[in-house]
Amino acid sequence: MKDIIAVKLGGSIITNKRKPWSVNKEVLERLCSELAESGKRVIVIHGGGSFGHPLAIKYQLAEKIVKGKEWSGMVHEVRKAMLILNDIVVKALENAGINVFSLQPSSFVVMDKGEVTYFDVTVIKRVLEMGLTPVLFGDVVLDVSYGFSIISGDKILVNVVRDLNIKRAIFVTDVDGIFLYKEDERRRILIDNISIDELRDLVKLLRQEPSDATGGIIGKLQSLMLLKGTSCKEVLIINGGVPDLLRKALIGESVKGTRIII
Ligand code: IP8
Repeated sequence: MKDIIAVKLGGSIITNKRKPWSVNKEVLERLCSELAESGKRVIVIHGGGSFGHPLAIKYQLAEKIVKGKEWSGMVHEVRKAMLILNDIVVKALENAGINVFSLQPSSFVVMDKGEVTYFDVTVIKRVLEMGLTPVLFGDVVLDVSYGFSIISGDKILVNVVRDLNIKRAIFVTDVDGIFLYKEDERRRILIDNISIDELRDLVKLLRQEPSDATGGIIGKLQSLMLLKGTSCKEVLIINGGVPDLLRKALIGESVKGTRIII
C-alpha cells in the first residue's frame, strides 16, 4: 500500500459550515477532478461539515455521557445526514471519472470512551486490490462505555494510514495550514515545515474553543500525534480553495501549506 495517498476532504471546504445542508459544489467538483488528474491511487475520507456537525451538536453526541438505546433515533439522524453528504461526494468523484466504493465506518469500527478499540481494514484492502477507490467518512459508531461516539474523518484517516502502512496523507481544508501568532509583531505566520514532536509541543500551547463536534483544529492535531512511529512519513495540510494545489501536492510538487514530518 506504499504508493497510496490518504486524502481527507475537510467538511469546512466541501460544505459551507455556516449554512446547514449546503455543499460547496464547485469546489467539491474541482477537487474531485484534481484527484483524478493526478493519476495517483488514493483513499478518500470526508468530514461532516454542515451535514453531520449541526445535528451532532444538537443531540449532544460529542458529549461523553452514557446514551441508552432510546438514542438510536437521534444517532440514525446524524448518520443519515452523513450518508446524504457521502452520496454527493461519491457522485462528484464518479463524475470526475474515479471508480469508487463507499464504506460506512460504523460497520467496521468500535470505540471505548471515544477512543478506537477496533478498526477492521479487511474490506478497505479488498476494495483497493480490486482497483477501486475507497471512500470513508466521519460517522457515529458504537462505544462500549458511552453507547455511541463520533469518529472524525481525521481519526479514520490516522487509523487507515497506520493499518495500511501508508506513507503520505493530505488534509484539504479551508485554510493555508497551521499558523503561529507572533504577538510582538502582531501578525501570524504560516508554519511551512514542522516535525511531529514540535507539533506536539505546539498543541499544548494552543487554546481554542472546539468549533465543531470533533474538536476543531486541536482535535485534528491531536489525532495526528497517533501517527508517530508508523509508516507515515509526511502529512500535508493545504487549502482546497486554491485551484490546482491538491493535484500538485498529490504528484509531489512543493506547495503552499504546512508539512508535518513524522
Ligand atoms: O468532520 C465528523 O467528521 P469530521 C462526523 O471529520 C460527524 O470531524 C458525524 C459529525
